[in-house]
Amino acid sequence: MIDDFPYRLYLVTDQLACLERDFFWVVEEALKGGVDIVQLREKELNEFAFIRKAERLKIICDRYHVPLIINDSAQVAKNVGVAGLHVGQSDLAISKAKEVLGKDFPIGLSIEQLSDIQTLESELAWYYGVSPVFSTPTKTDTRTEWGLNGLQELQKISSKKLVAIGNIKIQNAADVIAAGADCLAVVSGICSEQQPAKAAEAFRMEIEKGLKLK
Ligand code: TZP
Ligand code: MG
Repeated sequence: MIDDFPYRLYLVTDQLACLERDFFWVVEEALKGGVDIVQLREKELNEFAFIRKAERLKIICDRYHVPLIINDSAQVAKNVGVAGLHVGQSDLAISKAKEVLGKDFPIGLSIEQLSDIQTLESELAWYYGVSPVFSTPTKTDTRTEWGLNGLQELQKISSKKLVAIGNIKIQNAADVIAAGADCLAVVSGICSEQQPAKAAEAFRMEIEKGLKLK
């Protein structure tokens, strides 16, 4: 079981954010640039197509020794044999997902408000996704943003690693790390860039700067 969370740059995929370019090319470029964990997030595909896409993506991630995480679907995670699952507050409960995947299976959880970390379910999480740190056009059905102050407050009381998500760009990356995030999760800041590898490299450099500010 992966019980620690040593990752720093988390690519969360979005087919539309890849702007008509080949999805697998975009992700592989991101891996070349230094993404160290990848989440396949699919909202439109049926289970069969989701599994097919995850299998293809896992072959690529394996070549870079980078774990692949599946968003929402415990069945897809189980079928493909990936490293982890990520669920939101209104998705399958972690305890239910563990009935499918086993009690030690790593499952990340999105946290939208402070009370979300005061539940028994949240104790079972592998890491917390701080969602959204800044509101973002990529996902509009979110609650209020945490902001840097909210992230700082959360970091004081959280017993888990914090993955910040929501409008994280190269320009604010160092500040988000300095405010308490352990890892940055990025969609458009990498997937929609003309050179995803260069964008990922730039994020890695900003993360190093942010770590020095902590
Ligand atoms: N969960 C909270 S915000 C978000 C998700 C999946 C989308 C983040 O996308 P971007 O393009 O990095 O702002
Ligand atoms: Mg979800």
